[in-house]
Amino acid sequence: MVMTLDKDTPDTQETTAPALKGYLAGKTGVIFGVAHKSSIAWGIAKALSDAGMRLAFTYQGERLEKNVRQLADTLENSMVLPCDVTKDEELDAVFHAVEAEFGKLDTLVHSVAFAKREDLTGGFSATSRDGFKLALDISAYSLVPMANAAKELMTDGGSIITMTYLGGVKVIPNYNVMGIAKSALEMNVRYLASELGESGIRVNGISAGPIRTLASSAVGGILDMIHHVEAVAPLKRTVTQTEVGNTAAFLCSDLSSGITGQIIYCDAGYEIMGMTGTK
Ligand code: NAD
Ligand code: 0WE
Repeated sequence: MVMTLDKDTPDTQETTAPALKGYLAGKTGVIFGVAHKSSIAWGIAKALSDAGMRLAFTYQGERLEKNVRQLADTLENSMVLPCDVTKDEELDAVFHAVEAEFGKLDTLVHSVAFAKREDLTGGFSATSRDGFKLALDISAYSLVPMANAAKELMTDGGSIITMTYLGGVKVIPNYNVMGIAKSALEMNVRYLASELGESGIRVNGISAGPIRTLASSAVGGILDMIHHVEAVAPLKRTVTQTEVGNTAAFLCSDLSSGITGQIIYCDAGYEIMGMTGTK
């Protein structure tokens, strides 16, 4: 699975919007959710770094440390820290290290999701209590303590971004418990935006169309879903990691200073379509 991704995912699909070069110079960010060069979080990292932002990365478990360090080493002055988002003490340690190294924080990127494989197939009503708790803890709740810790370091205001999917709003076959988690995540965005606005902190979600990553490639039928999007979406294709990165760069720049609590669709227009089975 990793092989296929490595072969088919070029290192650079296209480049960060030239207009963003240097636009975020002097700013700092922490990014949760890089696992591989195909990760959406890595697409965001490249865009923010090209725009001049200094970045800290977290990785989940030793298995991913080497990958993340190799990627982070390609960027100037980056830092790499371990973090399993289900562990409060690991989350605390990340923000302490970021405070020690960066002083203040401007951006937080949450690009983390997990559900048990058995909960991403078959009948949704068969979801176990444990599977439900795990999916919502990792994929939705984790944004709350992150935002709370980031708030203390965002002394000049800031931008918090999370990744979501249409399956949190509409029923998508097999997305199942992840849909409930994304729905909770999108509501977290609104409550957090409402509370943190007075501190000058904006909170938004990017709802991306299907992209081949480690997580999505582990899902049966992802290529068929991508082909469906290519047939139906107004742009007749799905989106790239780079396009999501550019959207994130916009959301953490002052070009989006009036936008908070929103879910922005970066999906080649798929979300607006109805009657998608008809010619
Ligand atoms: P990915 O596998 O590259 O990223 C998922 C990340 O979640 C990994 O880095 C993994 O280590 C991390 N993670 C899982 N459990 C964790 C834990 N307990 N602690 C810390 N980190 C943990 O896949 P991706 O597709 O880039 O996914 C990133 C985000 O984008 C997810 O929120 C996903 O739901 C969302 N998204 C993906 C797509 C898509 O088609 N790929 C579309 C829309 C939204
Ligand atoms: O959010 C996601 C995927 C999230 C995900 C993927 C996995 C695979 C491996 C969460 N947990 C796991 N657990 C595993 O064990 N996406 C938006 C990509 C995705 O996943 C789907 C999709 C799409 C699109 C699952 C079913 C249907 C469509």
